[in-house]
Amino acid sequence: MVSNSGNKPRVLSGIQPSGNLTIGNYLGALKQWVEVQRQFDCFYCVVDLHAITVAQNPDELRQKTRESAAMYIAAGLDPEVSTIFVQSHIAAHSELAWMLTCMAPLGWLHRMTQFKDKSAKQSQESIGAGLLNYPSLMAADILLYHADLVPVGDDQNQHLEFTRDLAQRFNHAYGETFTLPSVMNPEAGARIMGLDNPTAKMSKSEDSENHAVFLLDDLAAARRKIMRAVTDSHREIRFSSERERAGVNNLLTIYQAITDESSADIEAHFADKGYGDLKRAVADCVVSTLEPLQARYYELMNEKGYLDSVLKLGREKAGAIAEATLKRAQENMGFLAPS
Ligand code: AQP
Repeated sequence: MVSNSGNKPRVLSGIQPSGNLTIGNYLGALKQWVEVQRQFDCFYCVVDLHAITVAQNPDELRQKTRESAAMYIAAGLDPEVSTIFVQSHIAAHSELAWMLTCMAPLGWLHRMTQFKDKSAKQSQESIGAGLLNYPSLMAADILLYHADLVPVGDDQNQHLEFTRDLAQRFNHAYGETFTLPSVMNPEAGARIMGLDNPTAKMSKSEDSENHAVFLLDDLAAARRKIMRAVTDSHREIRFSSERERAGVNNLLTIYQAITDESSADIEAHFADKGYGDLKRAVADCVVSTLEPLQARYYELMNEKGYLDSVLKLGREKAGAIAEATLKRAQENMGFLAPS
């Protein structure tokens, strides 16, 4: 079995700089990245190559890439503990992605829910091939680092399964090359739903006004969006998987993901309260999460040169590992080594 050569299991994850990060990105991914950073050998990248699977404005993409990296640190990642880097700074991601694309059956790719959802929003003729091949690039990201664990929201679980299947296919065809990764979802907050439509996942690229709380939202605006969240005509405040109770369930989930309290304690706390009280409590804990995070973020963005030095260090450290894995995969696949 191939594995990373260190003592600690390795972690790899990333977020696309395809817009402003939401509390969904924070609760589903970033928060657990921070929680596990001292326990594991962690690599976190800004996945800009993934962002271009839908059209991006070049200046905005550059800007959002910097902002995302700053947000990782503002959320609590310590660059001296976690390796933070930009995906496109390491060419091995694109190179391995091509090799894996050639091994990925179209049938598997067409079954991916994210592809079906995102391609349904475009006309058939204009859907980019990158959107279909997204999971092969994600597999390359993970396999390059021999990652054991991948902390993500549950919308990415299918891509993780795909990564495992593709790694097995490669190992079977060309000999043991890649480590099979496991998914790591947070106990609460693995799928935060839209505040305006609690049956759809909260997404950073969804542009309806009250859909998402962004990490950089003005605090009053964040509070307002939560106070306007869709609920229902019932009165009881409890966790529920019923579709018509999805709004209240989502508010309770946000509350739980932030406070880490048990479901029973939360339901007892709200037993004699109304939806207005629930919304106020959720707004309070969201705002107290955002406030220090925003302060740190603006500090970092104003600290000239700091972010670049973090990303340079990350590139060097991650690049060395990625290059070694790529070389081994190329050798195993039969590429002639340059003399
Ligand atoms: N609503 C969510 N609830 C919990 N986790 C979420 N994540 C995203 N939305 C939620 C997690 O955030 C990480 C980064 O996601 P991504 O940016 O790489 O892609 P995504 O899953 O497609 O996220 P978005 O916000 O919906 O982006 P766009 O709108 O650009 O497609 C992943 O771990 C994801 O699970």
